[in-house]
Amino acid sequence: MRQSRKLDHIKYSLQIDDGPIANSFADFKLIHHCLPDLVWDELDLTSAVAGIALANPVIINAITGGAEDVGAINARLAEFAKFTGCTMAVGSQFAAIENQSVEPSYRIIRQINPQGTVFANLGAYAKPEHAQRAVDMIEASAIQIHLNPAQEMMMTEGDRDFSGYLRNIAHIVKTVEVPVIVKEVGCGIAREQAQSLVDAGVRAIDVGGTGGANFVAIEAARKNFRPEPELLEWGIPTAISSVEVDQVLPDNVDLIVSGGIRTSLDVVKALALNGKAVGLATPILKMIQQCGVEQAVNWFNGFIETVQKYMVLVGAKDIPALTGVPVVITGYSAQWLTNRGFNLEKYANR
Ligand code: FMN
Repeated sequence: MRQSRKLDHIKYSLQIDDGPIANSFADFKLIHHCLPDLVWDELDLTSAVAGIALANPVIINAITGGAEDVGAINARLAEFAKFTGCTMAVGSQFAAIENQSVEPSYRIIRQINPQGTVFANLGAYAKPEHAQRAVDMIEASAIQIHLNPAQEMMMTEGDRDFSGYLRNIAHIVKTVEVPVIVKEVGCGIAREQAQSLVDAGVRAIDVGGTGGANFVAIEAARKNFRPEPELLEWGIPTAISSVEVDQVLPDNVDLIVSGGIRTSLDVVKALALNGKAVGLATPILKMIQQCGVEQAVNWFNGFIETVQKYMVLVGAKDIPALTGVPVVITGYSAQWLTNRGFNLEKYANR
């Protein structure tokens, strides 16, 4: 059951459009800097999340593992990570906690990329000892704990008891030997829950907002079921969620922006909104599956070069400098954030 679900997720994520609003960053505008006091060769894209150094700010977000066929995909993703320097998160390791025989589909990433930075991944119901096992399985530098209530609600076989997750996350934080990152998988995180997660001791929050992979739509397609349109649009757009979450983060908890990051400009805007890193899942999965690793790496090199071009155009030589550039928030996003009491002038006039 779990194995066929993993294969379905890959199949449908390659077919289904991003949603519900394809570009959550459209309302967020960066200002042109006509006097960039910069030298191209001195631009610096290194970053750090939860004290872990990143060669560049792109994380290949959790996708798969847990079946023989998907081990081949993890092998390709690991090759991509090795050639690009991206950090790689594996998909949920619960399959391997339940059944040791599928561990090789995760461990393969270490065989291919022994020096790479990798993140483990489990759901918020995981027992703390399982979290440590998941970390040890792939020698991970951190563990992502995913939250996906909308996806579960769409699955006939999905969880229906979501009680005690926050307490369990706090328990995992205290037990596991690496930093804990909490991520949504496509419905975003609001400031109130971000505050609870900070209080629970997590070291980074990945907003995983709407605008990219739409798991309500993916689960509906698996079951050949048509949910009402409003359900397909449920969630907090990624860019809005980034502001919501950033407002409550203390200095020792980092923001990661994911969910529909598609263009180099999205990356630059996400970093300008104080993101220390961005997560991409579907675009990298599509590239490696449809074009192969070599072309995917070429695509990524161009993608990063364009990030650097935008850095010049906003006058930022590195990621800390990017977090200081003005961001003008307009339209629907401005209305949302103003109604929620956020001070948008702080972003526009810094
Ligand atoms: N997120 C998890 O935290 N654990 C998973 O096991 C997981 N499996 C996924 C499988 C597929 C096929 C895809 C496309 C995504 C999966 N995700 C999982 C969610 C992604 O990590 C990411 O949060 C989401 O796809 C949004 O990013 P994107 O718009 O760049 O795809």
